[in-house]
This record gives sequence, structure tokens and C-alpha cells, in this order.
Amino acid sequence: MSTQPPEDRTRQAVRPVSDDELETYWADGVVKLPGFVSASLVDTITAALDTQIQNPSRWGGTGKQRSDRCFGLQQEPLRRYLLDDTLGHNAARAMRSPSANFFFDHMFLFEPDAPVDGHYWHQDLPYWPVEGDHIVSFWLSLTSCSPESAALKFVPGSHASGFYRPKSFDGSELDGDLGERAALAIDASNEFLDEEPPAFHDDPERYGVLEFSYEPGDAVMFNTRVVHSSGGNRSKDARRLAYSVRFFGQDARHTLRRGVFQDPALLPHEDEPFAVGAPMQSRSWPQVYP
Ligand SMILES: O=C(O)CCC(=O)C(=O)O
Repeated sequence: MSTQPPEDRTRQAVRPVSDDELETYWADGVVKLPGFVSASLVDTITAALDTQIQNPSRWGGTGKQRSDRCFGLQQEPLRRYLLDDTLGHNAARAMRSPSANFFFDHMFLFEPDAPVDGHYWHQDLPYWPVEGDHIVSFWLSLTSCSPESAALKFVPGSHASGFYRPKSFDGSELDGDLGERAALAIDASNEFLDEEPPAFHDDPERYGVLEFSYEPGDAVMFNTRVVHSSGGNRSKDARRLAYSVRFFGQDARHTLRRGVFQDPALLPHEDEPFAVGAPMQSRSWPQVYP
């Protein structure tokens, strides 16, 4: 039996990414990380997320497919995971950045029998008021899932192309009230492709779509520019629960793109400075590595 205090056990419960995994990530913009966190950490995170599901934050959604974000630093067991040394070091290595800051956490729940119409193929970065190459996500599966039960899929190599316009996953209006900072938004129309994302799932072979299955504790590390989606949960009895954490590195900068949704949850606090083009800084985004 381990004699380590619980917080040390948690800290060692995230494994380092291997050099081969990093090579795959750099080439494809995504790599699956089997057994990324220990079974006990899966249990700890799941229990904390279940508490969160009962008490959603102001950013929490409703319905059979819902998400919540930017809450983990306030819950001690999640905070230990999000600020874990090994996780932060993995992020810095993936970003090839001398430092890694925690950016935000994001929970995604599909209740049983929650298919989606089509897929919501998207890239994350254009939804966020951020630009730069040094930004990475770790999506952690807390339940078993397959492509039929909302396992996250990817279009490898798509991080190297332009951006599709951000839009909501379910057709609803995205609520992007930026307050007085809205006036600072810049014209970013040249960043966006003129087309909608293709229905990659209709011809997965043509696009080389990576359709993974995951066990609890498996993760994917992905570039926030890579196109990804889940096809909804067709399982009649099993939910799909996942928890993403995002990090940024040294080249990340604030931006605000005019005319498209920019997530207001991801701006510095009102009492903190904000300027388009300035380095990312906020008390919400602690440096995790070194
Ligand atoms: O879990 C999902 O369904 C979506 C996850 C996602 O898009 C993300 O983590 O960026």
C-alpha cells in the first residue's frame, strides 16, 4: 500500500508523453494517449465533475448534450489535476514553448441516447479570443466510448489549414457578450475560409478521419487548430463524460475577432488589462511549467 499523501499520488497519476507521441502530435496535430491518467484519478475527476453537473457554473449548459467550463481551479481535486507538473511539462513540450500556463478546463457530457444531427466539425482556436501557435488541449475520457458513443474524432493535418467560422453546435445563438471590450475587436475576416467544413464523416477514408475508441483514463492531446468532432451518443444506456484542459505557451496573444463568436469566459477579469496583441495574462491562468 502506498504511504504517499493523496496529493502526491494525484501528482504522479498523469504520465509523461513519449517522444514518439510528440512526433505524431507535431505531424498530425493530434495523438491518442492510452492510459494517460490512473484509474484512481479517473474516479476522483469523475466524482468532482458529478458535483459540477449538479451545480453548473454561469457557463454551464442544459440538455442531454451539455458542457461547462472555467470551474476546475475552484474545486481542489480538479485543481490538483489541472496544475499537475507532469501535465504542464507535457503541454510545454508539445507546444515547444519554454513555459506553459493553464488556460481553462472544459467538461463535455452526453447523456445516453443523445445523437447529434450531423457532426459539429470545428476548430477550437477561432472561438477563443486568442492567437498563437503555442496552445494545446488534452481531452480526457472518463467513460468508455466508441465512434457510436461520442468518441472524439479528428481530421489529422487539418491544423495546418485555415479556420472555419465559429458557430454553435446545436444551431442556437452563441451568447458572446464581451461588454465594453467589444469595441476593441479587430477585422479578422482574412483568417477565415469561405466554405463550411465538409461532412468529413460521410467520407472518412478520403480525409483520413481518425476514429478512436477510448477507455476511462485514455486521452488525446490535440492542437487547438485541428478539426475535430464527436457524432453524438447513440448508446441507449451509457453516458459519455469527458474533461478537456487547455494550456498556452509563450507566443499566445490576446485577440478579439469582430463579427464572430469570441468566448467571453476567456477574457481577463474586468480589473485586469486587456489589449489585442498583448501577451496573455490573468490571475485565472497560472503558470504551470516550469
Ligand atoms: O467532448 C466533446 O464532445 C467535444 C470536445 C471538444 O470539442 C474539445 O475538447 O475541444
